Amino acid sequence: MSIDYSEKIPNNVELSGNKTLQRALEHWQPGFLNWWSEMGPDESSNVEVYLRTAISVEPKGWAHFDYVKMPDYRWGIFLAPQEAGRKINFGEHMGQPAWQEVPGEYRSTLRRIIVTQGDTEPASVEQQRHLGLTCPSLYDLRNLFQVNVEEGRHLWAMVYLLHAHFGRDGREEGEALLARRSGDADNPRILTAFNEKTPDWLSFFMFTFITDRDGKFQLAALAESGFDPLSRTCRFMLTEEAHHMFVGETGIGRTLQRTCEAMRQAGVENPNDIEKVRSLGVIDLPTMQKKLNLHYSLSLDLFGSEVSTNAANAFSCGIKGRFHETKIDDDHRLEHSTYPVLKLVDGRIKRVDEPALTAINMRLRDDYTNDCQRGLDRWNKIIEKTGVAFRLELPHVAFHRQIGEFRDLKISPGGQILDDAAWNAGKDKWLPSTADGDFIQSLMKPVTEPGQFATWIAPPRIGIDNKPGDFEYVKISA
Ligand code: BYC
Ligand code: FE
Ligand code: FE
Repeated sequence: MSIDYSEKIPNNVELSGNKTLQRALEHWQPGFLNWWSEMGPDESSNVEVYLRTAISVEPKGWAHFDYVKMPDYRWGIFLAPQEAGRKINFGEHMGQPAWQEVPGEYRSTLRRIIVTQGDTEPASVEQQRHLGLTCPSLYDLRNLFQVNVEEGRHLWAMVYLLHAHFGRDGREEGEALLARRSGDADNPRILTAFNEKTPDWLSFFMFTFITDRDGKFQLAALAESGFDPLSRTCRFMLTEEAHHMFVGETGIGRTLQRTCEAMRQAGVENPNDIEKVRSLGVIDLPTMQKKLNLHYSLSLDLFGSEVSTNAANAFSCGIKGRFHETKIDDDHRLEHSTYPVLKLVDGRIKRVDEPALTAINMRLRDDYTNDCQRGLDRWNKIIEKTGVAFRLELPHVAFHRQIGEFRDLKISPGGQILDDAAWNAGKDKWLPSTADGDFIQSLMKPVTEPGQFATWIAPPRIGIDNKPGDFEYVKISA
């Protein structure tokens, strides 16, 4: 099933067979392109980028690589193939055929979730828009742009659902998705983490490792949905998401590698000798830990409250499942089971059994934390191999939270409840300080010669699409 690129909006949903829908989306398209030219990557309109584009949704061979001018990228609508006889696999409607249309009684719940998902996609593009100006290499610049165009496509994926299934309300939401702005005081993006800044490449790599991973888990939960079009959309988005997390994991991995190698070469033994490490033109490991603390805590907020009736409802009505729902060995209704949740009890953080239904967010977050930890283990191996004595650790889940059970407390990365004085005394050791930010900025100088890399990051082990090390991933003079 190959995708026809002669159409105005490439798609595999037979858009040409539904003229009303096609017209509505073609009407939305110029607004999207305006948004891209206004809020998309800075100074990217004339460069040619070696990008992948989806040409089918087959697991093997869906991607085609070629040079594309960014504004000419073909954002399209691609759903994973429909599974014949697919059923609703959890909640009250378990065993019934999956819905092809929105059930009237769940319309607003579904719309809210689709809008929230859709809102994060353009938000991340807005957050990352200045980074191209300080790219550490053409390879990294290409990866940034790849992530950006695909997040743009993810917005298309959600707007398609809104237009196809929610009538006039859906079209209005489609407009609102182009109107909100990350960090805007009056019309911000919906979720907290998507209004934060992504000021430098270290944040970009942490974001794609940590926050795109929230995307992986949320999309996986929505891929279980009884609303089949949502499930199919999310399944294809997940295949793209893997690359985003790869960019983050290898980006941080290469940064760690470079720092540790520079320390070894210069004979610096102590990772906490920050001045000495920084004088080598690399990012010290404690600062990497602080960035990790920041992005991890911001991303935990994206799972909502630990105990949530919204989440319980979305599960019971069959809209949002658990991670790998069908592989879980239980009744998939959860009316009588419990799940342990960390809560504040008599001034202490304790594990409390809650009804499993209301603890759905917590469970997804736990699955997410385990996945993050596996990534950290791989990073720690890189450090270990160089012989530098340092380990990255995930902070306690109660650290630096703005949403949920611990939002009004001050808690250390180790999980200790603190008074204001202790928090203020420790804050700059745990989260990036202004001085840390300034130091990182001082390293953010663009490197745009093919095959060259900034001082603070090691080259990748393999190229994109098996290209050689000096491949010109982005043609800037084009
Ligand atoms: N910020 O019952 P609660 C991605 C609101 S990332 C602001 O605690 P619920 C990507 C909530 O809306 C994946 N507000 O939580 C990554 C509700 O408000 P209303 C994004 C928040 O509803 C990188 C109230 O608090 N996808 O794709 O169970 C680059 C009580 O809510 C926040 C999704 O998130 C917050 N952090 O769960 C690009 C999936 N948290 O309605 C892309 C869709 C909660 O009472 N979204 N609130 O006014 C959802 O499933 C749910 O909305 C959430 C929240 C999991 C986010
Ligand atoms: Fe996305
Ligand atoms: Fe992503």
